[in-house]
Amino acid sequence: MKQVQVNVVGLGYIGLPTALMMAAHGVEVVGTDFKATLVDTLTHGQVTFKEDGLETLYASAVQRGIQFSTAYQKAEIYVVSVPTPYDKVSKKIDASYVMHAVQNVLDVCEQGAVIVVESTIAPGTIDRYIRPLVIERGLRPGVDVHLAHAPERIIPGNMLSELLHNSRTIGADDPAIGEKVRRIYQSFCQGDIEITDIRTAEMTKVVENTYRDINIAFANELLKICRSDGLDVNEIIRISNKHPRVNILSPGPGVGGHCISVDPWFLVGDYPALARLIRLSRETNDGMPAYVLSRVAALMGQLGLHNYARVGFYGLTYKENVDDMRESPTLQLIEKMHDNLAPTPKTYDPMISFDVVDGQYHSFEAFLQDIDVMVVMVHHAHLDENIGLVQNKAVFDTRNCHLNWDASNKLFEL
Ligand code: SAJ
Repeated sequence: MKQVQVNVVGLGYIGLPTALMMAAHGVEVVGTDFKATLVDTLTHGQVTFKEDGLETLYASAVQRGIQFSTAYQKAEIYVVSVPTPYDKVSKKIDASYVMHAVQNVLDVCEQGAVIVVESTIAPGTIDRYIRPLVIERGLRPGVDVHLAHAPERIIPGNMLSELLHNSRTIGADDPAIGEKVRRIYQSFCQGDIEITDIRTAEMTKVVENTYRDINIAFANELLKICRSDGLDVNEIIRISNKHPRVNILSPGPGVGGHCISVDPWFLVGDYPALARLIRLSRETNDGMPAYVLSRVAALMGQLGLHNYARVGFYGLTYKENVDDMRESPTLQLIEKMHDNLAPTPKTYDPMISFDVVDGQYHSFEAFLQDIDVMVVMVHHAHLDENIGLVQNKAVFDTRNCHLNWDASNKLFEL
């Protein structure tokens, strides 16, 4: 098997754009994923999720010769971008996907190969779970095989621009290896590329997402305080953010996605006695779907509705303009309804074309016909484009969409 420059392992929300971006900028890339159906889709000319510009990037990468396979390749550099869930009880990282991928790399790689873990991992994961795999094979980390960590910062909904422009961090044992990895990312990345040690790189990534989670929790707590005293939290945030050093984020129905809602738990799991504000912020954000449900129930009381038959939730994804439903606040809210023995409500999401839950509509018009109350859980661009269809509804806007709703609607805010 001929050696390629880069073998990207894991072609999901991060691995695929990264592999395509490298290939489109002249790096010889083979993308590997264990899902044969996913590899098949990619080999036959289609991308596997919605993201602005992804199809154009895919075409450019294919033109430059990217290959897709279920097999691991012989490569100079391996970029491992596989899921890193956390154990919901211990709050500790489940590193099994990364370990499995690294084992498969070690089965085929040649001496001197560089294994770059791009997946977000709890601080200390490389030392605790990955380095031992290398040693157990009688290989010497830093001699036979090099390890590095290169977390990404791209935000779903703006991935490709951020892949090109965001600065990045590379953690390596040996600065020369850091430089080697930097050169690959510099094929496309126009941002600064910071080289540091592995544990620092692991911690910075988790810290960045934890910082954001705490700030969202602050906005959500501020919402409840203002709501309790008849104050307009959005006006207060708008004016406060005029201060040059204040940047309060937006309250919402909860924090979803595979990153912000997961990474802070790594710190809680590893530093339980110290990560108190971090835990409380996670609990605050995880409590928002239940808070929304309590507000919906109060609204239904106000409107004289005795069941959810005419209540619909707009948005199943975890945030606007993506088709990712991981840790979705709406799905968390539906779970809570089930816990309270309430039936699954009507839902609609323009980004989701397949069935996810009972009561899910695939036509916005049909959805609107069957509801009197619309709870806006996600501010997709679709809503702006179809706002005129929303008439004679009670609209509970949990995202402060700032839309010009038809006067026939009654508007309620989170
Ligand atoms: N959210 C709010 N209020 C806000 C901002 C977000 O309620 O003001 C909610 C969103 O609706 C969503 C969740 O938080 O449910 C997370 O969305 P997000 O846009 O904040 O972040 P992600 O998860 O899409 O991407 C984050 C980004 N991290 C940071 O901004 C520090 C991204 O840069 C990371 O690369 C990504 O996590 C990741 O993969 O780690």
